[in-house]
Amino acid sequence: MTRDPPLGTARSEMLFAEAQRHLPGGVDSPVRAFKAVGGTPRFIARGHGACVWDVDDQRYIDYLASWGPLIAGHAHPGVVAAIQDATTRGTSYGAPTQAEVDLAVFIKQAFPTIDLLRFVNSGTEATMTALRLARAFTRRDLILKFDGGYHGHADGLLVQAGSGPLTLGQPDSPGVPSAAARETLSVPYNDVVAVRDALQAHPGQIAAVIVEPVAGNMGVVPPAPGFLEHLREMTREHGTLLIFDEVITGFRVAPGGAQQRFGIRPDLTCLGKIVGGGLPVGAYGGRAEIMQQVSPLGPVYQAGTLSGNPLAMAAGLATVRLLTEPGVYDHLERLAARLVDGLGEAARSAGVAYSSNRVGSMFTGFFTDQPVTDYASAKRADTRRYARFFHALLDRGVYLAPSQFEAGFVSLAHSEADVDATLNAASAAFAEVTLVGDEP
Ligand code: KE4
Repeated sequence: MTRDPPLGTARSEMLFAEAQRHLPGGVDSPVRAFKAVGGTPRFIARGHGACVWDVDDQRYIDYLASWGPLIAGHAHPGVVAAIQDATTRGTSYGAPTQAEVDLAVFIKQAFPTIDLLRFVNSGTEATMTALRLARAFTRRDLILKFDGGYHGHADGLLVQAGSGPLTLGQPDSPGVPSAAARETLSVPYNDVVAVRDALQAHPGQIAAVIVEPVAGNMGVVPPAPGFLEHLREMTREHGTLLIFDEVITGFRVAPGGAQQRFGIRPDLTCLGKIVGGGLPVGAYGGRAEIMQQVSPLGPVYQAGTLSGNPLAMAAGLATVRLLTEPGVYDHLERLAARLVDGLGEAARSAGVAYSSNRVGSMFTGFFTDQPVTDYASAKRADTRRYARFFHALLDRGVYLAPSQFEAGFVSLAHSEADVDATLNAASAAFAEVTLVGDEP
């Protein structure tokens, strides 16, 4: 059976009880509440490199990476120094700064499809605004997304959404006006025929297709060969904009994101997570003729008190600059492959039905013996068994995402020793999940 964590969870339990008196579910974002895996969410006291420590001083090798931003690991000295230095000059001005220009220049060099971009404070703001822009530019109202795709919590995007809504079984949220939901079409990921049929069924009406070029919010699901190319071709044919939501994949799967890795030129790109280095940043950008519609240049309004915040810009710039070191992506690829291949081997040795997907340093292991290629196949995974595996690893000092429908991440701070320790823990954890009848 699952071992009790050696240091217990008393302080996390106490804090969780207190937090639930003040915050809905005791958290500021639903997936953190461990609803999908049961048990007490660990309250984290500190992070350093590849590890975090909870308030009971239990150490974990961390593959959550704050849901993606921490590609350089926790409290990277260069990132901390950049934030500290910026802080000595103040925290926010509500006026333009050089840091925004510096980070914008860096992003444009990495993403040649971006002529102009705007910083915002979250991925949600980035995608929400990209859709508003696409509707204004095309003078059309409909949006096409993919089942299991998650693009943040803006009204029109909480339709068949992945990540938290999928984890909690609420892919369509109450409170979203039916008018907003009606403007959003959703079809299966990797289904080119369904996309073609939707475009043909609504000629001249679909403003944009928004896609995670590598899905991360139903668990990791790579684009099928040719899927992204067909999306590009069909959207161009129909005068529909192609929006790559690279909030996870930007700077993760390649220096220039999925669009570089797969050689596709989207019309608009949304970024987040890594570009903020752990501070709140989102960004949207793309072709000049589209971005020139954004206020104050054009009529499409979007604004934000803390957009381009100097501390967040400093953290983002310090992080993305680290990614220019030679061999960084080869290192991430090698380490992630060692981990994911080792997990597959450990599952096979334990006789556990397990199928993993990986693109670069983002990965998910699904408890199913079938390949996972879309939302429907992801949902066939055994989430109870995932929950047991999650806790069996957590109790052995390894922290995965507290949901089967999320991505795990390897960072520059992870070492081969961390991976080998993880694989040792996983062998014991897989053995545990094969026990019949043990409840999460
Ligand atoms: P934020 O608003 O959470 O910064 O970004 C929304 C978003 C947009 N696009 C993609 C592809 C995303 O993955 C996200 C947010 N990701 C989730 C986890 N998969 C954030 C974690 C959470 O909701 O707490």
